[in-house]
Amino acid sequence: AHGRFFIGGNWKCNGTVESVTQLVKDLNAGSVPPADKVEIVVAPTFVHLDMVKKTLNPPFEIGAQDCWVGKGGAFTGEVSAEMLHDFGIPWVILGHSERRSLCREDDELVGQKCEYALSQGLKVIGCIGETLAQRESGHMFDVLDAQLRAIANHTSLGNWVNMVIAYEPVWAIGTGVVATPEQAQEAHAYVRKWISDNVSPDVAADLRLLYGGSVNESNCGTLANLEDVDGFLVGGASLQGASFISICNAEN
Ligand code: G2H
Repeated sequence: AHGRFFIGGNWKCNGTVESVTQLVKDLNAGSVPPADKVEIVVAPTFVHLDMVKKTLNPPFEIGAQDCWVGKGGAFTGEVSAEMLHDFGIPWVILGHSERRSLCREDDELVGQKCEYALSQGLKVIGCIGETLAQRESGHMFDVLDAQLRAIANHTSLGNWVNMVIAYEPVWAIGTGVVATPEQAQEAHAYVRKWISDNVSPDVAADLRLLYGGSVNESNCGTLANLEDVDGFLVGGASLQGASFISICNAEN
C-alpha cells in the first residue's frame, strides 16, 4: 500500500435522525486503528452533517458527498466548497458515478469541481470508473484516461497531497458484484501508471487509490492486501456500524 490506509464511508441519500444517531453511537463504540495507521472519513448527507460533526468522535473525520463547482451565490439547492470549509468539513467526495450518471456530471465538470474545492482548502475523494458496457466493449482504459485527464488538468502539482482517487467500477456499485482482486489490481496499477506518466512519479508513489463497489467485511481483507489498493470507499456496508468497523480493520 501507498501512504496511510484510507477508509471512506459514503452514506449516500440515507438516514433518519434516529438511524444516524445510532450509527454514530456504534462508530464511537467501535475499535478502529489509530489515526496514524488508518484515515477514516464518513460522508453523511448535507442535512446530517451538523449532527454528525457534533457527535462523532476522533479518529473519525467527516466529508460531504458533493459540492457546487464554484463560489456560492445564486445557485438554488447547492452547497459551496467554502461553506463546507467554513463549517469545518475537511473532505468532499466529487465525481461519484451516481452523480455522473443520474445528475449528468461530465468529466470536465468533475475536474472543475475538484479544482475549486481544492482551492478552498478541502481535501477531495475524486471518483472514477467504467460501466459494464464500457468494459465489455474494450473502452475501460479510454474511459479512465478521460476521467483522470479532466481531474489532472484541474489539479496543480502541489494539490495532489489533498486528493485521493477512488476507482469504482460502476458494475460493482451497490450490486453485490465486487471486482475480483485481479480486476481491482489491474485497474489500480493502470491508474497509478497513468498518474506517474501524466502527472509525476512522486505524486503517483504517494497517491492513495481507493477501491469502491460492494466492499464488505468479507471481501475487504483480500482487497486490502493488493499492491495498489490503499483503501476503500464503502457505500452500503458503511451504514452498518459493525460492518464498517470491521472494514476499518481490514489491514489487520
Ligand atoms: C460505490 C460504493 C460507495 P457500495 O458507490 O461509494 O457503494 O459499497 O454500496 O457499492
